[in-house]
Formats: sequence, C-alpha cells, structure tokens
Amino acid sequence: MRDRTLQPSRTEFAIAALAGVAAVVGSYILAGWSRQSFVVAPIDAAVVNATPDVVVRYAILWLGSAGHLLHIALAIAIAVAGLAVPSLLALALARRFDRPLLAPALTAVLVATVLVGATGAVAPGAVGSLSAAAVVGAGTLGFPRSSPAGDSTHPDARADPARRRLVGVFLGTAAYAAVGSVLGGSAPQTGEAPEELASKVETDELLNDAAAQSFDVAGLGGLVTPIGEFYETDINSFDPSPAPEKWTLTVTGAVENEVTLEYDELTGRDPEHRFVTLRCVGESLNGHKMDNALWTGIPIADLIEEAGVSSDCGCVMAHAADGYFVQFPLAALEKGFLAYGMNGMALPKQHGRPVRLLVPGHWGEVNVKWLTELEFLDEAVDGYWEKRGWHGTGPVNTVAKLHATNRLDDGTVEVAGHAYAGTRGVDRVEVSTDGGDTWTDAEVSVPIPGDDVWRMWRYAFTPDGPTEVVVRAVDGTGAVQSGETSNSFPSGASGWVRRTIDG
Ligand SMILES: Nc1nc2c(c(=O)[nH]1)N[C@H]1C(S)=C(S)[C@@H](COP(=O)(O)O)O[C@H]1N2
Ligand SMILES: [Mo]
Repeated sequence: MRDRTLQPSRTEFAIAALAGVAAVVGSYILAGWSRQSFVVAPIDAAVVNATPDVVVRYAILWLGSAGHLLHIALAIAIAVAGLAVPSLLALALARRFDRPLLAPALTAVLVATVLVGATGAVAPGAVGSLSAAAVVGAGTLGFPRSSPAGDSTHPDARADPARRRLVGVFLGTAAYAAVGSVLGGSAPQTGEAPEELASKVETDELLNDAAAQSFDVAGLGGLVTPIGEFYETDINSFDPSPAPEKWTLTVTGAVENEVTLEYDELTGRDPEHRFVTLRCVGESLNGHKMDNALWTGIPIADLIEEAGVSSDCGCVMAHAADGYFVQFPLAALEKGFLAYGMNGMALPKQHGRPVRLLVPGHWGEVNVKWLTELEFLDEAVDGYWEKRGWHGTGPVNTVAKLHATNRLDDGTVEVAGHAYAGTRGVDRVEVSTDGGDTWTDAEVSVPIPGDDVWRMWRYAFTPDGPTEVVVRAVDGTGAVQSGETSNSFPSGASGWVRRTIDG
C-alpha cells in the first residue's frame, strides 16, 4: 500500500526535528562559535536586528547577560526548525514516490544548500548536511512498507519497532550533540592564536612597572587587567574577525581626500603604548565593566589631518565590521588612538582584532572594535546605542569602586578598589566609616603613565560594630564624585558606593 499523501506523520516530524538538530551540531563541529561559518551566527544577527529597540534597551537593563542567552537560544531554535524543513520535505517526497533512499539523499542536498547558502562555508555545511542525512536514513531506511507512518496510537505502541527505532535515533542524536558541542568548542577559529608584538620588550617593561605599582589586595585585580579577564561588551554573540591583511580603515564623508589605511601601513609606523581604562556606560555603579590595559598603536590625529576634514557638525560616525556604529565629537576623536595590540599581544578577537579605536576619557561605547570606517558628517545622526535612548558618547563619570573587603591579621578591616575619572584623572579617594559624615583620604597607587588611567585605592580601619563604609573619588580638577544616585540608563550610573561591614 502506497501512501500518496504529502502530509507528514508525527514520526516524520520527529525525525526531521532530530535531523535539524544534527545539522546544527554538524555545522558547529567544524565552524565552532564563529561568525563566519556557524549557521546560527547570521540568524542570531537577524534576531538581534529584528528585536525592537525598547526591548533591547530593557533586556539589557533587566536581563543583563541572560538577555544574550535568550536571543542565542532563540537563534538556535530557529536554525533547528529551519533545517528540519528540508528534511521533512525529503521524507514526505520519498514516501510519496516510494523511494526510501530518496529521503537521506534529498536531505543531504537540501540541507547542504541551506547551510552553505546561509554561511558560505562549505566544509561545515557538508558535515551538517551529512549529519542530517544520517539521521533521516537511520530513522527510515529498512522499514517494512506496511507501517510507513509509524504513527501508532495502539496500546502496543511501545513494542512498535518504529517507535523503538525513533528512540534509538533520538538517543543517537543526543549523543552526537554532546560530542559535537565539545568538538565545536575547541574548533580552531581564525585570528585567535595569540601573537606577541614586535615591540614586546617595551610593553613588558611598562607592564612590569604597572605590576610593581599595583596594590596587593586579596580578591582584587591589579592595575592592568589580563586579556582573559578584561570585560567584553558588544552587540552580537559572534565577533567578526577580519583578517589583518584584508583589513582597511577608510576615512570618508566631509573630507577633502578619502584616505585608506592598510594594516601593514598602520603597524609599520612607530608604535606608541598607552595605558587606557575603559568603562561601559551600561554597568551598575559598583559593577565590573571597567578595566585597564596597555594598548599599542598610533595616534589618529595624522590621519584626520591627511583627510582634510570639513564637518559642519564637528562630528564623526565610526563604523565597524559587526554592523556597529557610533557618532561622537570630532574633538574627542582628535585625541584618539588606533590600537592593534593589547598587553603586549596582537589585539585579541573579542576586543576588536585587528584594529580598534580608543577615545580618551569617553565611555566604552565610542571605543569602536573591528573599526572599518570613519565617516565625517555634516549633520549629527544617532549611533547604535543613542538610537536606543542611551547617552553614552560623552566623558565618563567619576567613580570609586569597592570590590574587596578583607579582615587582616592585625584585626583591621581593609577595603579596596579602583577609581577612575577619565582624562580628569583621579586625584584622591576618600573613605567614610560613619555613613558619609566624615571623610579620610585612602591610600592611592602611584599613577602609571597615561592620560586616561584608573588608580587603585585601599583603606584599613578597626570596625567598632557594624560599619557603613562609603567611598568617593576626587578628580584632577578637584571635583568630588557626585553623590546623587542614578541608574546606568541613560547616561551612566552615579552616586557613592556604600557597603556595610559587620563589626
Ligand atoms: N564594533 C563594536 N565596537 C564596540 C562595541 C560593539 O558592540 N561593537 N561595544 C562598545 C561598548 S558598549 C563597550 S563598553 C566597549 C567594550 O570594549 P571591550 O569589549 O573591549 O571591553 O566596546 C565598544 N565598542
Ligand atoms: Mo558599553
């Protein structure tokens, strides 16, 4: 008896769904978490793009990194569903024409077409499509014709060979997913190998000096954040990583000459090394999205001069390879820096490889990673975050963080943290142990070279019962950190960090 309908059975739905999972896993095994070749990457970008601005804004405020997980989960689900469709079609056609081999064969062709079409990556597409075909084959081939649908609602269903086979395919796919996620997690990705800079001798010296000036406080990092611990904030789950030899920076818009800078030209110029601290406008008052590194690169001023800028708004839009863009004042850019090194190594992928922009004293969001274009405008247009209501293109707020509380052997309590005031510099840090009535200077670390660098502070005292410690920084202009409390949205958290310590 032939089944002439194209209506898929429940078993076929299940097999197709498992084939969808296998296709995603197969793509992941070779591609890893790569923007270039993992099928979930373009879908995730589309999901993020399609999400209304207000949702993005509140997701960031309320869900934090859970919001990231949500859109990744959604992207994976869409990928699985999307890749199940061709398998479903293949299954139905094979049954309709009574050609069992057609199911895996057609699955292989259709899934490969979708995978390679979506990513352009042939090898991950091939592995993904063969994985889906294997699931479809294992789920259908060699069945007695009389029970093609396997859609038994009979009480004996569990004894049904079709049902047992389906369970086997399910377990097989689950095992494949487990193995695949491990393999994919260690898939080599382009541009990830850490590379030492040619100027490593100079950077080592600077890094050693900074380490020597760092306070040794339990539970607190030093003056330079190691690459793996430096916070990361960006709009996509998948970082682009343009090959350095293909990277160019173009200077466009309201300029006399359009200039194009190549990677070799950039790294061929005399390098400069700058300590620069970054802080995200979206972080909470005592948050952890504030870090400092030694960056290697060149000042941007020459490039601006070469281009002959004539912007009416005195403003520029920086564009990046991940689709990010931000508009900010030309005056800020003039003091900017093009960095291709971080802590003595080539800039790592997650921090903008091959080249990022650093704008002294300004919130993290103008420090564009994977920089590709500087477009000088005549009229101001909002950037990515400003479109979403943020005001994060200006100078940073002054802040003193309290990230360590240690009971010392001598019975005192040591409190410590980092303080940052952008290009105003941190002059001193004051601590109150009576909830803010009286203030005493904390010990602050010797400044390390740079115009936009944090300092460390520490203070030890003997608590007399539960104590409310309050801390605030005073910047280089003598201005005391604002005590007025506000949320990070829209223009950065303000207020003083307070912590109650048991006596
Ligand atoms: N291309 C690009 N650059 C970007 C971003 C981004 O999403 N894409 N995020 C910005 C934000 S909001 C911050 S706080 C800093 C963080 O830099 P980091 O990830 O190196 O710490 O990068 C900025 N540069
Ligand atoms: Mo940010």
